[in-house]
Amino acid sequence: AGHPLRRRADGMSQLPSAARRIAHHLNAVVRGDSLASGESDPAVVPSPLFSQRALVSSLDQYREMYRRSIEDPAGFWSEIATQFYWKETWDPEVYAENIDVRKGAVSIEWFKGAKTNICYNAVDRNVEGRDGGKVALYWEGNEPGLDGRLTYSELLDRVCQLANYLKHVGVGKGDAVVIYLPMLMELPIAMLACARIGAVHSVVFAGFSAESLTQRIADCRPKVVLTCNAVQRGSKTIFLKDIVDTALGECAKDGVHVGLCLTYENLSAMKRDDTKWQEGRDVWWQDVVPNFPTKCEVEWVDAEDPLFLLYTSGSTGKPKGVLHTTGGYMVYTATTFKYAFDYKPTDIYWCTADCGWITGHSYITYGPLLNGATVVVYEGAPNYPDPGRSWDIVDKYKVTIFYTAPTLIRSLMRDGDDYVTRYSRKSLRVLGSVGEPINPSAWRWFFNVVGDSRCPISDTWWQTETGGIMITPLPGAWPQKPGSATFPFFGVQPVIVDEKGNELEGECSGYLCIKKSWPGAFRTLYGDHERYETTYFKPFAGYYFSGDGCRRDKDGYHWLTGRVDDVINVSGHRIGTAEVESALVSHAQCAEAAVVGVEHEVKGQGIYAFVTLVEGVPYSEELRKSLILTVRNQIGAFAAPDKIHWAPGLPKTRSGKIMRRILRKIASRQLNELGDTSTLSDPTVVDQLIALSDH
Ligand code: 6R9
Repeated sequence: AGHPLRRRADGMSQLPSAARRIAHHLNAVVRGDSLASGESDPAVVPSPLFSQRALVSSLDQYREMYRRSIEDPAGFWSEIATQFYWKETWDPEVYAENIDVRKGAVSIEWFKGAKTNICYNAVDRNVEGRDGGKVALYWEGNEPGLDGRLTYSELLDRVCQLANYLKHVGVGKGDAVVIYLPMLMELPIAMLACARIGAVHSVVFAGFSAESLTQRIADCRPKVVLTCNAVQRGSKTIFLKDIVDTALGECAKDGVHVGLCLTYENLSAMKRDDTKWQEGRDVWWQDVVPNFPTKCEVEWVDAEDPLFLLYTSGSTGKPKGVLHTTGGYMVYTATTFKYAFDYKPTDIYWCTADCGWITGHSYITYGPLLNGATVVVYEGAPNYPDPGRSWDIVDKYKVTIFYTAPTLIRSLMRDGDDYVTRYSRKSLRVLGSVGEPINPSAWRWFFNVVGDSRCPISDTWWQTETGGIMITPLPGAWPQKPGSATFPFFGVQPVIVDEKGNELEGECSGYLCIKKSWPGAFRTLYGDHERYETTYFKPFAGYYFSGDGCRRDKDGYHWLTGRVDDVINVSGHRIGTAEVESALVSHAQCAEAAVVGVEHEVKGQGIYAFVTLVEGVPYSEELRKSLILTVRNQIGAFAAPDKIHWAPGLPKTRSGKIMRRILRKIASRQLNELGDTSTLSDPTVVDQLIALSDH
């Protein structure tokens, strides 16, 4: 009650159109209420011993550092940046000038004019200046017992061999390389090899379908695609090379020809003889890469040269190519990693994400390696062969920092404490959560059962676009409230605005925006700078708009309440409703579709699809399955609708806009909260939908 985000949509007509569009989705804040309950929980105070040893030991120490980061961002960040190697340095007077998003065109630049290389800083620097014999990567295969490791020196050799091969086949600075690999060590190796030669990697999560891969290849037109023949995930084998074959075939039809598909033979899943092969285009990784020298000159790039592209979902059908550049991203991911997890050189760090998402980019590959950390890379599913696997891995490698997603926590919580408590877990020191709001009960289970009430939890809020962590506790520095991401990271100025874009003060709730810029911010959407400005900087003039709702409590703690746009967050994966709708309507028997998110016990949100069939086509179980299959094929299994709701018609305004607000209420069975339906062109549609609810 009294929740500002629940205000009725009155007075919206004065809003700029982008803000109005967003304001229509106020009701998307599905999980806000359950999160709010966390406030009544007593705050969890860090142990004095932990705080004493922490990089930031108190709220006062944080406040002092934070103040400096806001008052003098150039000074604050350049001091940190000097810990890295720069071939040429930036001009301190000009480098951070272009970070005001308040006026005119948005053009963000950090360390402009400086030259560096992120691969050099993440790998070579650790071999030269530190201990090349330190383990960089532990690799744990899907099957227990299958594992491997690479020291920093060995990692450097592998990266150089691949970099030399890529150069040999003509990949140079600024060229795109698509990487479609599962969690083998070759995935971070491939990212680093691209970075070393100034090529721009675009990693596509290996759970994406051939169509999604096609779309991404066609958009960035790589010279090479890197993949493997197959991978074992849980008890399933996924034939990645077949998916790449289909995608490259589709691209060729559109005139996009990729001349080379470098394929890693993943022997644990499939032998090369069983792999379909296109002579002239396909090359086995193991046949060529190991023959190249283990030394490879670094390509020094400008701080603002692109490092990678990563496609993410927005509120329209077309995925957005988020572009990150080199210098600012490097400094930002390294610094956030260090402080958000209170990193110490003796730590063993494991993040359960996949390098196909931003979390894997920033906090498996770049952030940890830039700190010289030892990183566990896990190929399989965290609950295979049983729900104890994660803790088995923690004990095996003596993991000290464990970073995961609320969906995994909730699912393991359901499997019972026994699977956890039968393992020691005494190495654990810091826990982390990312991807969606963590509900207080999952938070408490993670804290009490997994962490034995000993390990602070870093609930890190950030996005593909932000490059790195934006709002997070610093372990040991202040009391935690279960479900709150707490306070902003250094240099980050979150503001909560109302529908009109007014900054709200004190205890408040509204839209989360960021004032000014930070080094890890994305610089553009690939090939569409206008969409970049319109989507992120126009809705609330003068700010970066995150797309999330947020509440600030009386103590200044931030509580993220979920997306307020047409993006659904399923198990921490961002999925645009428009993407699922367009997949559904591509089915010959589907006339129209509207997709909304509903609360889901394990996944956070589930996908609920209202489907209108072509005139005369009857509903059937078979058709339901075939619609779901269409989505799996077009996007990926993770985007498959949880529910198909047959809809004779959809609730629309007289101008033909689908009223999702009403659909959300029907989907979540909040039938007494349908609100005003009088503006519908045909209000009886709503009764028909309710009548069909249980079909
Ligand atoms: C890193 C990542 C971004 C969206 C973001 C928000 C949600 C992520 C969160 C969180 C509440 C957290 N989100 N972390 N919400 N608390 N700790 O997940 O990037 O895939 O781009 O998703 O995820 O809704 O807007 P990305």
